[in-house]
Amino acid sequence: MGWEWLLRARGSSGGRVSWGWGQGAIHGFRETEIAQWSEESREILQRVRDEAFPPGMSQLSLVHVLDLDKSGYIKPHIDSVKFCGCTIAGLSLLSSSVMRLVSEQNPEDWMDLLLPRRSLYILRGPARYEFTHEILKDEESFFDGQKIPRERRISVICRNLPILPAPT
Ligand SMILES: O=C(O)CCC(=O)C(=O)O
Repeated sequence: MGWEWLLRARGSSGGRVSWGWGQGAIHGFRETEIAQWSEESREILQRVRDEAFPPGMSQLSLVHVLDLDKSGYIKPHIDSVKFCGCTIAGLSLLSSSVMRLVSEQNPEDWMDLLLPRRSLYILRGPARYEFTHEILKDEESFFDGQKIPRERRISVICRNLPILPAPT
């Protein structure tokens, strides 16, 4: 897969994309949302969508692209239910990283997920709603006792639409 399309797209959105993360949840980043993709990229995104979402599920047409510096990281958060439905599907590009999930109810209940570069993760169910997720900073980036060096990392994230309450 070539990355030229992403590098060209970086910074094309002026403002912050808001997923209800709140102020200061991410550090050392740039981001954009992309609607138009090359045919090659569209095919890849379609494979992600087919894997993550059942047929007929309404999805956000804009794809969120988050470019974290080597020193960048994402603090624990749960995506707002106002902006995002039940599923978050992310491709991790350029660098491997560690995603930590921590239960909101019981912070002793946590797990680390290794996200190798070029892998796809899908958060849904309790992982989406009951656990915060975060991307660890380089200094803390270990999995099974092994250092997972964090380089610059680009994630390409597809989401489905929140289910809106029926009008009264
Ligand atoms: O960069 C990632 O893969 C995680 C992004 C994230 O935390 C989110 O979409 O809520």
